[in-house]
Order: sequence, then structure tokens, then C-alpha cells
Amino acid sequence: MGPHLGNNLINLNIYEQVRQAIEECGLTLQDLIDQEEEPGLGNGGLGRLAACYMDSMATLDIPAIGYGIRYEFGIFDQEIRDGWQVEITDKWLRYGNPWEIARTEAAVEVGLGGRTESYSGEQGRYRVRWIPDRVVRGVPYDTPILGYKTNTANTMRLWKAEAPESFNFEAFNVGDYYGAVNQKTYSENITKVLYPNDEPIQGKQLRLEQQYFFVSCSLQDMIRIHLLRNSSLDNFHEKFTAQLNDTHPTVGVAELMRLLIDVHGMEWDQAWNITQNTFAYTNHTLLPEALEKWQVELFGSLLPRHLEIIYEINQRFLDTVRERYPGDNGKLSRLSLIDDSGSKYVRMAHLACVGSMAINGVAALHTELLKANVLHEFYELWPEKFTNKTNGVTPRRWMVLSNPRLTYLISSKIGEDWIKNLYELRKLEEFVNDAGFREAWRQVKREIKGDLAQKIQQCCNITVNPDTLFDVQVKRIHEYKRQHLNVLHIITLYNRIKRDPNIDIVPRTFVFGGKAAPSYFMAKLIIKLINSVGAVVNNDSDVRDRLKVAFIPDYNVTMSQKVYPAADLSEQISTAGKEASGTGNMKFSMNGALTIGTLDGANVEIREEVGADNFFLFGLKTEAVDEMKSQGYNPLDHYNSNPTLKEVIDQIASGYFSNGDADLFRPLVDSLLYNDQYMLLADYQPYIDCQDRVSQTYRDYDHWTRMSILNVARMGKFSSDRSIQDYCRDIWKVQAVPVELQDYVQAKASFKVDPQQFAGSRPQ
Ligand code: 8GP
Repeated sequence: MGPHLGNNLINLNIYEQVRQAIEECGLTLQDLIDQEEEPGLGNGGLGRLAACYMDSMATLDIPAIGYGIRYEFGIFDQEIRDGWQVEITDKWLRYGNPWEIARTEAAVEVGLGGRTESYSGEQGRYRVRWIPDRVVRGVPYDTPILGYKTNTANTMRLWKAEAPESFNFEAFNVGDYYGAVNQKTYSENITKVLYPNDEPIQGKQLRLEQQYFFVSCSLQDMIRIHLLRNSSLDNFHEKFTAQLNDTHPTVGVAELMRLLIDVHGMEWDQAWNITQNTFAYTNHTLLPEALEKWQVELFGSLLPRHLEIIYEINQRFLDTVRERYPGDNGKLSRLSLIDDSGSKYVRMAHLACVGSMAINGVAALHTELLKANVLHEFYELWPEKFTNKTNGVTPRRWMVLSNPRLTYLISSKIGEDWIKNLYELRKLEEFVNDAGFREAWRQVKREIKGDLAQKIQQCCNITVNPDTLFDVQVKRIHEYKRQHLNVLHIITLYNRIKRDPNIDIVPRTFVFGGKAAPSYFMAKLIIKLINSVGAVVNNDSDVRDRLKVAFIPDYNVTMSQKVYPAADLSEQISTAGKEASGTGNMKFSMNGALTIGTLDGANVEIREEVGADNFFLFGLKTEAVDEMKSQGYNPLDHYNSNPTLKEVIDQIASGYFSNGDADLFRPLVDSLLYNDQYMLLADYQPYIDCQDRVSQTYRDYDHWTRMSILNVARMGKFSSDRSIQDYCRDIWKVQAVPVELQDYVQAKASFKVDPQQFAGSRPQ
């Protein structure tokens, strides 16, 4: 979510008043804001997207609850020691969390493990009950999510796992004190810590327990809320939609069926109709290794009733497939919810597709690739279920809060309406020919770069010059995102300087930030490589400060708010077809950075919007990547035929950047030379050529400024308000429900209170 204070003040439209009031007390608001610990309850783009959507739903008066887990320890804090990532526990709750309210009265119980048994219910009907062998209690903690200049306050409801009191008590009664304490520890473990893996998953039991726990809590909560206002669950799907944020909550499909059938006595067909019309599924990744699946044995031992339900759903689903494709057994096994090609797995993406009324990708290209590849056979079955919902980000946090200088400059020209309707930024285009405006634009960027330079001095002990081109890549570290391609460019520039120390190059500051999954060896080695290359480049006297490399430790929302506004160049250089959308790409552009990027994810649409002339495009397209691979791509061909590339790779391999240690980066070099799954060597020369165009353009800084202004002016589409409006219209079929503040309205009516009076009043 990022820290709440600044954002809440902006959304309440009282930032200025509070700033002044605090100054009158001899403090500064920024100092206070900087004290706040951020809740790091996600890994990267996926969770932050949900946070932007919460902001937009509140701003658009869409009644919504954001359900999740209240991890005691969020994403680890990252330290860099000797160039390596070290993980430190994130004790974000150490001093308490003032924004949350525990709603113990709304706690629920969740079963785990055990067995099922059948019995005959009323009128001899076949019924099943689940007898779990463990029960945990879920306690909701609510955080208000305020809309911008509106009365709506939605709720983010996060669940904490506790031991049920009854269990403690029972164990205590039979004298099993240790058993009781164990039970407590076991229960609390479920929400202890966030799994820090961004893309691939691990198949760990605790992870499935986390997923089931929060999903069961949330569905029980939705049913409770529904029954407060409705006499039955027959119309549940007309009142609630549950948007599955990737497959992580997909066990909800089986859980809602269980709750409706076993707990609320509904018949299968009706329950299935309600379930299918409640869920909608957003896919966030094309990486095959990131598609979740659970071993049937593990799944069945933790959730025996759910496994039965999934088998039943599968049987009925495959019956319809059989009818449509008689005799096609291949199709059956490819579509099945159960993968039984080797050891058996439950395929969560398949369950999500079958159990949902709508399926969407997060950028146009991504949705097309889902339809063509990953979910192709589901698309053939139900083309009408598929839509695209291109991601967006909230301009409140990513412009107004994080870039007050630019916000002020923009608003001084076009007013403030753009904050709620980002398409209004178009009005900036008429100022692009105004030399004074361009100068003011440059001035703003220069000041912000100065701030970041100071920050880099503090946290990296590296002196960087704010007048250099700030070339920034911040995101999770992953081979497909190709931070190491960026490093190959840095070394290439370094070699040009070494060959001719007086060469005229555009000075650059390379900024990196991002965490690697603790078990992802190659990603951690990439961090070490960045820091090792930095250590050589930053301290080589031939370089004369024309190149600097800084890896900012512990990149998080708080830090990102300082980084995006200061960037000149945004690196969006994933292998085409691998990045589902990206959202950092939008945050950079909104703050006036130009993009160097591949035709991947939302880059495609950003380029469409800002115009090809205002975007630095390079690299293989998705089809070319596939074609090259199918023809037997050999990275060595590029290595052998390109002397500058060969030199760069040989330096890394020889230990040039690792004090002569030729073993250190061997795994990275070998993976590039003998496999290169992400096509770095194929894209190397086009990337270097494109970077040279970037430098050429930067030399004409006035022209660069025009491009920067046009990037911002054309960002309207990438507001999360637009994304949420798309979801509302096409999937949720929901409209705004504006909130009237009754007391205020009544007070105004009966006492004729002048609101100005409140604004001016001070406690005595
Ligand atoms: C991310 C995508 O990688 C990113 O392109 C996109 O902008 C973001 O989701 C929001 O849509 N996907 C994930 O983080 C992801 O798929 N994670 C789960 C598989 C673990």
C-alpha cells in the first residue's frame, strides 16, 4: 500500500491545511510522513496494482472491500553487503499500526485437514460434512481507504490467524498445556510471513494454508454481510463479485460451493450458478513456471472436501467438453482441472477459468497471448468470457503525492481536474511550444534529480551529478526483466571510455533498485553483478564521473516515490512476450521520463498513446522471439560475430569486475552463452544502438523536454480510474454509489452552518 498519511491527507483535500498547522507547531509535515513504516504486504506489481485499484474504487464511489492477509512480517527488508542481497525480517508492526482497527466481533473460524463423511439430510438427501482436524480463528483488521475528494471510505480487510479460544480451553482442561500452546503457535504461523517469491511458486503446504485461510474468511464475511440485508443467498451473485487477483485465491471457487451446499443446504446446480456468476479471474503472468498447481495429495490432506468438490466440478466440466469434442482425449486431458501426466496436480488457472464468468489479461498484448497460448483452449470454449483490462496506476499517489513540484506546475496551467480525470492532461500539449513552460519543466526535473542525488549519497555513499542523464531500472530482479542487459550496456560505454578516455559521451547515472526472491540464485547474482560493475566504473579515474552506477537498497513504495519523479529514462526492457503489463512503466512516463523499451506488456499501449516519436523502441517482437527459438537459437552466434559484445562477456567471465575471480559470474555467463532463454545476446546490438539514439536525443535537451511533456500529456489512459471504469462496465456491472454525510448535511440544513466557520476555527 505504501504509507497512508500523505495519501490520506491528499485524498481528504486537507494536505495544505495540515502542513501549515504542523508548521505552526514547529514541526514539518514531511518529517512526520517520513516516520511512517510502510506495510509491505505484497511482492511487486501484482499487489501494488490492487492498491491502486483500491484508491480508484474509493475515488469513483464504487463500494468495495479489499481482502487479504495481515502478515506479521511483510516482504523482507533488503540490505546490500559486499554487493550481495541480504534479507532482514520486516518488523513493520513493531511499534503498532495506527491505521487499522481489529474487528474481533466479525471473527470467523476456518477448518483445515481431517476427513469428510456422508449422511442423509432432510428428506433423505445425500449430504456431506467435513470434519476438519484443526480449526483456526480469523480476525479481521480494517484499514479505511479514502477516495479523492469524495465521501467514500472503502475498507481493506486483512485477516490475522489466531488459535480459537475453545481449543485452548479444551487442551487446558485435559492438562495438555504444551498442546494448547502448540496449537496457538501453529495457528499464528499461518499469517506470520509473506512468501517473497514474485513469479514462481513453491508448492509449500503453508502457502496453501494461507490462501485457503484468507479466502474462507473473506467468503464467510461476504455471506455474513449479504445475510444482513437479504433473506437468502439466492441472489448472492447479484450483490457480490469476487475478482480473483491471479490464481492465489482460486480455492475460493471450491470454498463458495462448499459453503453454499454443505453449510447453507443449497443444491449443486444452484450453487454452481451462483459461484460461476460471482467470480471473475485476472491473469497476471505468462511465465509457465508461475502457473500455480498443487499436488493432489497435499491438497487432499489439507482440504479433503474441496478436493471432492473440485473432482465433481471437473467431471461435469469434462462432460461438456466430451459433448463438444467427441473422442478427443487429448483435449480432455489438456483442459482437465487435474494434471495427471505424472504425479497428479490441481491446476488452479483451470479452476479459475471454469469457475469464473470473466477472464482477463492486464494489457492488450498479454490478453492476446493468453488467448493464443496459455489459455487457448479455454478461449475456444468460451470466447465471450475473455476481455482485456489494461492496468493503470493512481495519479493521486504517483503524481500528486510523490511529485508535488510537477503537480503544481501542471495545475498552474490546466487547473486540477486532471487529478480525477487524467485525460485532462492532454491540455498540456498546447504548452509544448511555450519556451518558458519548457524551462520551468526542466527546472522541476533538475530539482527533483538533486533530491534523489542526495538520497543516493545517503543510502549508497555514491556521489552522483544531477546534471547527468538519470537512467533508471527499478522493479523486482528477474532474468526475464533483463537487468543484466542494462549492465551489458554500462560495460559497453565503459569500454568506449577506456579505449578513448577523451571520448565525448553523454554522462549518465544508472540507478537500479529491486529485490530478488531469496531462493532465486541467478537474480541474486545479477544484484552482485550490478554492484561489482558499479564498484569498478564508479572508481575508475578514466571515467571521470561520466558514468555512475547506484544500486539503491531496499526498494519499496516509499523509495519508489522518490525515484520515479527523478528519472529521465525508464528502462522497460523485458524479453517480448514475458512481462504481462508492467505498471512502473506508467509511473515513470507520468512523471516525464522517456521510455526505452521492447514491445512487451503495456509498453505497446504506452507507445501507441505517446506516439512512436516519443518512445525509444528496440528489440525482437514476440513472434520473432518464438520463431528464433523454434529455429534453434544459438546465442554463441551473436557472441562470435559481435566483437564489442564478446569483449563485454569476456570481461565478466574473466573476473575483470570481480577482482580476478573468474568463477563468480560463471553461472550467469554460461547461461547467456549456452542457453540465453531471455534472448539478451540477440537483443544486445539493437539495445546498444537504441541507447545511442537516446544519448543523441538527450544532447538536444530542449527537444527532450518536448518529448517529456508530451509523454505526460498523453498518459490519460493509464490512470487506474480508467481501468476500474472498464472493470465496472464490462465485468462487475456496477455503478457508483455516492455517500452523503448525513450529520454534516443535516447540520448544514438545520443550523445553517457556514463550512468556512469550521475551517477557520481553532481549539482554545
Ligand atoms: C505481475 C506482472 O509481472 C506485471 O507485468 C504486471 O504489471 C503486474 O503483475 C500487475 O498486473 N505479475 C505478478 O507479479 C505475478 O504474476 N505474480 C504471481 C505469480 C506469482
